[in-house]
Amino acid sequence: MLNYGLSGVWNLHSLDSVQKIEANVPGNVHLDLLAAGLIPDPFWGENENKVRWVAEKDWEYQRNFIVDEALMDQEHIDLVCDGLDTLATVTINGETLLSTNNMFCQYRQDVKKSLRIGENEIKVVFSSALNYVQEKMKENPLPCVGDWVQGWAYLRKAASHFGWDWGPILPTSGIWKDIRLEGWSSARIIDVFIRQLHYSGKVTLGFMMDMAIDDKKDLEARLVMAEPDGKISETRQEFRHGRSEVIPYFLDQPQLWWPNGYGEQPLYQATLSIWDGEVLLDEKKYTLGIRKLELKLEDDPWGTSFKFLVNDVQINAKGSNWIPADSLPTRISRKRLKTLIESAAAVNQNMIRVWGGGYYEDDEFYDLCDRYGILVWQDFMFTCAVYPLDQEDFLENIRNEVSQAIHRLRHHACLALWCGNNEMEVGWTEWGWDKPGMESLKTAFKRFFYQILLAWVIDDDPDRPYWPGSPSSGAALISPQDDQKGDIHEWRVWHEQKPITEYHDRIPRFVSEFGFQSFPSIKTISAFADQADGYLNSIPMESHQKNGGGNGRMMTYLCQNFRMPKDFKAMVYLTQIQQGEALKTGIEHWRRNGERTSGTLYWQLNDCWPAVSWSTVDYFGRWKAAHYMAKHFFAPLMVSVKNNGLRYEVFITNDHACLSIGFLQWTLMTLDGEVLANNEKVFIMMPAATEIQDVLDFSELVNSENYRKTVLVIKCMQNEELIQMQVIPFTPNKHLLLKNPKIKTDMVQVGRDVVITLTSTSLARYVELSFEDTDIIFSSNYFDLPARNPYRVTFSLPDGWDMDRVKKGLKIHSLVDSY
Ligand code: BMA
Repeated sequence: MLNYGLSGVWNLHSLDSVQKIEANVPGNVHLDLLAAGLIPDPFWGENENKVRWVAEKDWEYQRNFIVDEALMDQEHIDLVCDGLDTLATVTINGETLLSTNNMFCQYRQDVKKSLRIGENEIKVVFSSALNYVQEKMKENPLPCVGDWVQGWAYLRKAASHFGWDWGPILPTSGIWKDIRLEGWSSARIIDVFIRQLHYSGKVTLGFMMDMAIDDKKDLEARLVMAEPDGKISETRQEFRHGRSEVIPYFLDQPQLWWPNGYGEQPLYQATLSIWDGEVLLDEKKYTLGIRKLELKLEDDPWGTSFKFLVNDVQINAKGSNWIPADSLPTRISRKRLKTLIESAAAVNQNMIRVWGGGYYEDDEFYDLCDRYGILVWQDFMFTCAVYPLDQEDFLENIRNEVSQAIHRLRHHACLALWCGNNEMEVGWTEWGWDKPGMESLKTAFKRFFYQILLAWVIDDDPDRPYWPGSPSSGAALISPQDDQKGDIHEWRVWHEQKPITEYHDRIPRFVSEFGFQSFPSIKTISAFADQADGYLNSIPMESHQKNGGGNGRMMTYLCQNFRMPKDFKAMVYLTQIQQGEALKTGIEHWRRNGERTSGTLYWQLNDCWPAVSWSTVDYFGRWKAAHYMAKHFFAPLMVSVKNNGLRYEVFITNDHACLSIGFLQWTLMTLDGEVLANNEKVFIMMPAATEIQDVLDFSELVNSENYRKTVLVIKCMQNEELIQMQVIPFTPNKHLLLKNPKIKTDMVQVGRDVVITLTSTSLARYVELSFEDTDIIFSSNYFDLPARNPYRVTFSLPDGWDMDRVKKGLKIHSLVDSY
């Protein structure tokens, strides 16, 4: 196979202008205009509105390229476009060869007849996606959610490019993935379908090669397997069947792949190739994790389970929802993806849901999830609208998209579930889409997600579970928010402004969305607002809050638990603490009820621009307080407390697949550390279980005199090591009589790590460690520091730093500094 890259530098101009600029491919028009200095940074202030014209125009990409004899000698020369965003017409030497309307698809076309030896010209013209959907909506409006640009359902393009309640309106256009010419003769590999058969501890892998073959020469297929321990073996097989060949591979002692927290992620590397004698015609490489996976929907005393099992072990799915990591997607580097996936794994997450309003992610995303043990709940790209699923050409387009997405991703160990759509069933049942005149679209909806798409998944990926939508009960348009079956989205807290404790009212089978907003850090805010605009309702702050009323909502919740912040910085800090507390309240409750609730994915892990949102890691990869807190509420061994008046039930939840033994200590103490009562006990926890360890009644010890100065401190210890600590006050934070905690630090360097031991003379709540001139990920942050209880935090010394710089630069704040 000869590969002639066409990515790189192209010319770009809008169809109504002759002014040309340099374009970078892969890329998009916004990025090229930005690089040419013709538009301002769309993320700054209100610039999003100033660049709207870009999406209203049609754009032409053009370049020349050389075709040599070697390429021309090939029997086929395919133009391969890995991604065109979205309404594109491709011409080579003036001849129109391709028209596209789906950004999620790869396009391949034999263009040999249109090429000549020497110089050739290719043009790709993109017509405005924004104008297209708006026109369509004028012709025939379809119900959509939100107050941004409507009509995304008409076009196979990331819905959130038209705006969302966490993202700007930036409908991109451009050659957003690699583009090239592939010259080949005799044969090429179209795809390899890899299946795993597990039996009695052994595994057979079947590699089914699907090929395009011209002539019936004596060709040979080869498989080279590199096992995780380095063993390499090769299998050669003469072609027997022509278009498809199956090569088996036997593993007597397979090294199993596990989700994060349940075991290792050993990976096998498979290289499949086809040969004509000793001439390599084509090859493809796959990284494989060997595991069984099942979604168990089984009747039980509470309804029907919704449990993921990996290698027959029930997994408590802990994680978050994923949105596109940049509104201008082509600048997402592997490094940024790695930072995000690593951040999820670092706080004990084992599942990410790729939400249906973005796109099927790049291969690198799934490679990283394989490596870090993050299961992927993969939505198909349908969200929050009525789609024209009654139209044959639309269905045909989707058939191609679905098949491509499945074929590209189905070998990944991380891929756990194909899910039909995001929040479309609730649209029909609760948001008023079900009106006279909508009958045929409703029928089309049911037929598509309950029959057609299901059949496509069974055809292309029979080993993977399929779920019709999120949320869904599994029965078409019947109670999609059913606590007894299926998955739910819990938005009464936040969108309906119910108190955070209302999470406790429901014990669903799987919570695939719930969330709470916060501000990003001051450093991140400074990427879109001047210091003078650092106040809640400044224009840049409001234009970076896409959820109408969101800022006010955060303030309403804040009043319930915290004192009014003394300044903007304190407000940012408090919103982050509050977000963490909200997520903790929900997740602790659902994990305590792990027998019934088999998973919790909060909304949302990441951001597509620097903004106010539900994310726990911001656009620049900075961890918000909630992300640090996630390390505790997702920890495999978790202590939590449920109270009723002054009666406290102390629980331990053990997600480990083995017994866990340790000490549980509790101390009732004053803010200054005076012990009023205490006790400790040994706990022995069964695998995958939650148990009440103690019931404490403080009605004798906590009274109207001391309740503002007293807290309960609970520690879970294993082998002298503090595994978890909870500090429980007897009044909302706003009424605690906190004092200056006089935090002292002792810092030492151990290898490349810095170890800080902090102590205080009085309780410090939500202690925040930071450096102004660098971003550090600490082993723990936003933690409580009870008086006279030393607490240890570590981090790696930044390159070029010494301890002197650490000591001078470390900033420490806590709740008492916020008012
Ligand atoms: C959900 C998602 C998104 C949305 C989020 C926050 O339900 O599916 O549509 O961004 O809520 O409102």
